Parts: sequence; structure tokens; C-alpha cells
Amino acid sequence: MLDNDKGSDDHRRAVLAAVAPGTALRDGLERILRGHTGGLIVLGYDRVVEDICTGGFELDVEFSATRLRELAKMDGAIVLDSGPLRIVRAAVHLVPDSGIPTDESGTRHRTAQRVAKQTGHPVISISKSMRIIALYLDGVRYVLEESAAILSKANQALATLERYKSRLDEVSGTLSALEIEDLVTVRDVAVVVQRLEMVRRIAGEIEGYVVELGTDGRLLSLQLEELVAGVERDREQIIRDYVPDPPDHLEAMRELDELSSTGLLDLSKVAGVLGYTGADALDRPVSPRGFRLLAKVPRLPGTIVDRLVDHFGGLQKLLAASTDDLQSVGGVGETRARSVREGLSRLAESSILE
Ligand code: 3AT
Ligand code: 3AT
Ligand code: MN
Repeated sequence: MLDNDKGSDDHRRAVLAAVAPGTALRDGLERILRGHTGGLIVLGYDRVVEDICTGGFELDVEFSATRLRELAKMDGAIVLDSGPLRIVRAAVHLVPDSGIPTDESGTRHRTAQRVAKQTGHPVISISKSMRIIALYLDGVRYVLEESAAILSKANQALATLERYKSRLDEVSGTLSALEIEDLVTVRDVAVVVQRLEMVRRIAGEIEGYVVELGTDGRLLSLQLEELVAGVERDREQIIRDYVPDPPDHLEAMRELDELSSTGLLDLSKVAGVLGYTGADALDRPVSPRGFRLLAKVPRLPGTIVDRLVDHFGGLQKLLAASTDDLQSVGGVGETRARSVREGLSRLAESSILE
């Protein structure tokens, strides 16, 4: 779970999705658990797997949860092939390289961990004595919990997300007001970026739960979507508004991604990511380019926003521009100029500082 590598993170999510509640495979695993027989299941079949299989028999039949449960009554392991899921072998005795280190006890779980390491395929063990479904993947062991247990953790995370989001709405409202008055300091920006990133990270955690929950995660997924709508976009825009010249918002976004969770709590580190370093960096006055507030003007395409910012060079100049000034930008006719003018005036009125 501490793995930051994007490729293996996607792989992990794909495998967790394949065993999530609602899938035939998970149904089969739950049946084995209820049947108290235990089980050992390899999720993938190739030459490497073939080489460590001895005994048992070949089947090559379509997968079904009930077939899996019946086959688990026999001693040995079951080998599945992914793609369209098939049961290829059953009652197999697996003989992985005994030199591969394992910290498990019990022959079933030791075998599961070794086979996963040796073949690179996920391996599932269902403990007869401890009633636990464990998934071994990329050297990590995951316990596949019941939906109720995952849901209670997910709901806690969701409550945290809600608190973070309302704090974010507060600080970004304050920033808008300061932007209109041209009174922004780096600190005000860093606070919003920090809050955006906190929301984004907890949302990522909840996304993981949604994957694990499979069909039981639909409601959670809807709640999540509603809470984080627009957060990714806001994060990009605030960074584009404030990264110093020459503007490289992609680099700043990457650095923000990589900021540790303790680093994120330190406002001067957040300011550093944005490109503001030095002793009193946080108190430096700054002005936005205008991307974030222009995005709040209804029906304004991104290309026009870019052109407006490019032409005027900053929010204050945009706020001061007349409809005639606005029309000197390519793609901005009379109607659009008026809607930008009115949109910005409305924003200015609604974000008066208290
Ligand atoms: P478990 O989930 O394994 O407890 P099951 O429904 O899978 O139950 P089994 O195939 O394990 O059932 O069979 C258990 C025993 O039940 C085996 C046999 O003695 C008896 N049994 C099952 N079906 C019949 C039948 N049609 N006629 C007579 N006895 C039967
Ligand atoms: P439980 O937690 O008791 O389920 P365990 O690790 O204590 O698991 P056991 O030694 O009790 O495992 O063995 C239980 C079964 O696991 C026996 C056999 O069906 C299966 N098993 C163990 N090692 C292998 C192997 N190398 N290949 C295939 N099946 C195996
Ligand atoms: Mn045992």
C-alpha cells in the first residue's frame, strides 16, 4: 500500500477489482470460506506456473463460483487462467522454489506467498483455520475483508473528506475575494493549494475502497464524485495562476504530487513547490493570471480563457477591461465580451471581503 509506482498501482487496482464483491471470483472465494475447506488459487497460467505444477488433473472449463467451491474440497491448489476466466487445473501440488523467502507459517500460505513471488501472478489463499481470504501480489499480502468492514473505514474517510472539502471551500472563497482586491500573498495561495491537495489525497484513498468494494461501492462512488467534482481542475488552475515566470505548471503539479504528507502540512514547503522560496516567501504579495476566476464565468471555452490571460497578462487588467478592450482578443465577439464583463463583475460583487 506504500507503493508509489504508478504502473504497479494500476496493476494492484485491476487485481483488487477482479476479486471485488459482485464478481464471480469473489462469490467463489466467499463460498469456499463458508464451506470451511480452505483453498489455494493461482490467478494466471503460463509456462512458469506450469513448471511448478505437479499432480492433480487438467480441466480447462469455464469458471463458475460453484465449480470453484466444489474443487476446493479436494486437497491441493486450483489454477485459473484470466482473460475470460477459466479453471485450467485442480488438485495440483505446487512446488515453488524453496529458496524464495517467506514469512508465513503453514504450508498453504507459505506456498501462496512463494508462488506469487516466483510467477508474478496473484495467488489467493483461503485459510481453513483462520477464516481469512488473503491475496498475495507483488510481494504484498492483502486481506480481502468483508464489505461491511471496508465500508466502515470508507465512511470514516468520507467524513474526513467532507470536513476537508468545506474548509477548502472557505479558503478558496477567501482567496477569490483577495484576488479581486489584489491583496493576495503567497500564504493565501499556499493554503488553498494545501487544502486542494489534502482533498485530492483522501479522495484517492476512498477510490481504493470503491475498487475493493466492487458492486457494494456504488453509493460510495457517487458520494465521492459529488464531493470532488472540479477539484482536479481547480488545482491545475490555481497553479497556472501563480507559478512564477517562466510558467511551468506541469512541473509544479508533479512536485506537489510527490510532496510527502508531512511536507504538505508545512506551508513554506507548499510555497516552495509553487516556486516561492526564501525567508519571507509566504508574505510576498502576488497577483493571479486569472485562469481560476475566468473558469467561473459560464460557457467560456478553455482556448478563449488562455487567449484572454495571454492578452491581458493578469486578473487586475481583466477586471479593468471594458467590453471593447475584451473584443480585441481573437474569438471574442460582442456577446462573449459582454458575458465575460458581466461574469467578472458578478464575481467581484459576490466575493466582497467580510
Ligand atoms: P456443503 O456445502 O459441502 O456442506 P453440499 O450441498 O455441497 O454441502 P455435498 O456435495 O458436500 O453437499 O454432499 C454432502 C453429502 O450429502 C454427500 C451425500 O452423503 C449427501 N447427499 C447430497 N446429495 C444427495 C442426494 N441427492 N441423495 C443422497 N444424499 C445426498
Ligand atoms: P490453513 O490456515 O490451515 O488453511 P495452512 O497454511 O496451515 O492452512 P496446511 O499445512 O494445514 O496449511 O495445509 C492445508 C492444505 O493446503 C493442504 C493442501 O490442500 C494445501 N496445500 C498446502 N501446500 C500446498 C502445495 N504446495 N500445493 C498445493 N496445495 C497445498
Ligand atoms: Mn493448517
